[in-house]
Parts: sequence; structure tokens; C-alpha cells
Amino acid sequence: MPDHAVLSAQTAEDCVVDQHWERYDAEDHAIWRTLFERQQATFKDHVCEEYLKGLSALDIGAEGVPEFTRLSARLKRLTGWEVVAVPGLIASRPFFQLLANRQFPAGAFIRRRDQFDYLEEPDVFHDVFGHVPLLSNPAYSDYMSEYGRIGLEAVENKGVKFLARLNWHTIEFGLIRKPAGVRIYGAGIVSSFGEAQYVVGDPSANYLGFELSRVVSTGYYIDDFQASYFVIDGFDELFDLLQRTDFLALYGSASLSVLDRQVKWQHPGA
Ligand code: HBI
Ligand code: FE
Repeated sequence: MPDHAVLSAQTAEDCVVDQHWERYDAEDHAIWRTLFERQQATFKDHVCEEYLKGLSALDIGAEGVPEFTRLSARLKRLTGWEVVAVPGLIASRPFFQLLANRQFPAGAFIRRRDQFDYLEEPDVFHDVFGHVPLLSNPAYSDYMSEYGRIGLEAVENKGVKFLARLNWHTIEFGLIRKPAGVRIYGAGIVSSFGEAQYVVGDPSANYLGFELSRVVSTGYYIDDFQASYFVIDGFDELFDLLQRTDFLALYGSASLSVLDRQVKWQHPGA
């Protein structure tokens, strides 16, 4: 279970820790390598090109757990973002604060081999392999910092549950429509072996057009494949959506009963 001191910590600074890259041992780097090679083999043709471009621009490779200072130096030059280490899940307020500051909170620990297919908290593989490459894309990175700014407002207005769903159906399990077909961009799919294959390979995977009020009223499953996957046409569409939405009105209108009934697991701090 996460360190409660971190979960209850209110300031972003209190949540950030040193990555201590020198403490990863040979087995940690070998686990990273196994996870990296396994994902690359399955998703190469199904993940969006912006992700693949980010992976190479940031030099995130199979050799081992990336060092956040080196990674941040490259990322900062591209979109002003950096990667900071956190021990695991953190409360929503500091989470949103870090995003608004263009600091992506990445778990510093790496999963054990017996946790390859299910992990309760985001580890360094989910966060760095799953989320960080797209932060090199200007439109996506603008969306992420604006999402953080709106999240800080949501914390004050009982809106976190709704934003957690927006988060879930975009940066975690989102799909994007490309001329060659639908592609993956959500980190939760990118970094999971089984779901990546299911989403692109199984005809029963249910794709839905992106409509905000439906997105924030659709629960998500932390421990199962999603019942539906929302498809956007472009990352700038996400940013524009944030700009033109009256979130306070939205929090008042979305059907709460659907939210509570469908959600199997609440993000801590939601
Ligand atoms: N903490 N480390 C970490 N990573 C997350 O994705 C995260 C979090 N805390 C809160 C949180 N997500 C949710 O509240 C938001 O997704 C809404
Ligand atoms: Fe994530």
C-alpha cells in the first residue's frame, strides 16, 4: 500500500522524492528490459506515431530504467516538461499542481516479475514508458498542463471524480483516429501487455466517439479491460475541449449515479 504520508501530503514538493537511480540493481534493469521488449513486440504497428517519435526523441530504450535528470533535460528542451520521482499514488491536489507546473510525477519503484500483469500503483514502467513519450508532443503536453490547472479548480469544487474519468478515458485508455486506422495513445494500454492486444486485435473491443458528458459519466475498471474506449481525432482537440468547457456546470450536470455504480475502484484522493 502507498505511503500514507505521501498520500496525505498536500504540497507537491512534499510528494517529490529523489529517484536514487544508482539504487536500481541489475534485476530492476532486467525487469525494465523484459517489459520494454515485450511491449515493443506487441504494439509497434498499433501505437500512434507521436508516441514512437517521443520514445526515440527522449532516447527511452530497452537498456534499463531511465535516469530522470537525463530524461528531463531532453524533455525540457522539447516542451518545457520534466519528470519528477514520487513514491507511488499521490493526493489529487499535489498531482494536479505538478501537472500544472509541467512536472510529470513518475513512480520511482519498478514492479516485481510476479506483478507483470496487474499493478495497483503506477510504477516507473507505466509512468515513464506509458506516459512520458507523448509529453514530447506540444499539443499533448499543453493538454496535460491545462488538465492540471483545471484539476486544481476541480479539487475545490467536488469535480475530481469527473476529471478522473476524463483522465482515464484519454491519457490512460484513449485511442486516436489516424488515416491508416485507430491507434493507441493511452498509457494504460501502451504499458499493458494484454490490453494492447485486446484493444487492437479483438473485434469485441467497443470504440466510442469522444463526447465529454458521456466520458465523464462513464465509469472505468482499474482491474479489467474497459467496456468502451473513446476515440479522439487529434491531441489539439483535447486542448480545445478544455478551453471551451464550463467544468463547474459539468460537475453539476453529469449523472452521478452512473459514476458510482460503474466504478469498481476510486483513485485515492478523488
Ligand atoms: N498519483 N502518482 C500518481 N499518478 C496518478 O496518475 C495519479 C495520482 N494521484 C491522483 C490521480 N492520479 C487522480 O486523482 C487523477 O487521475 C484524477
Ligand atoms: Fe497513468
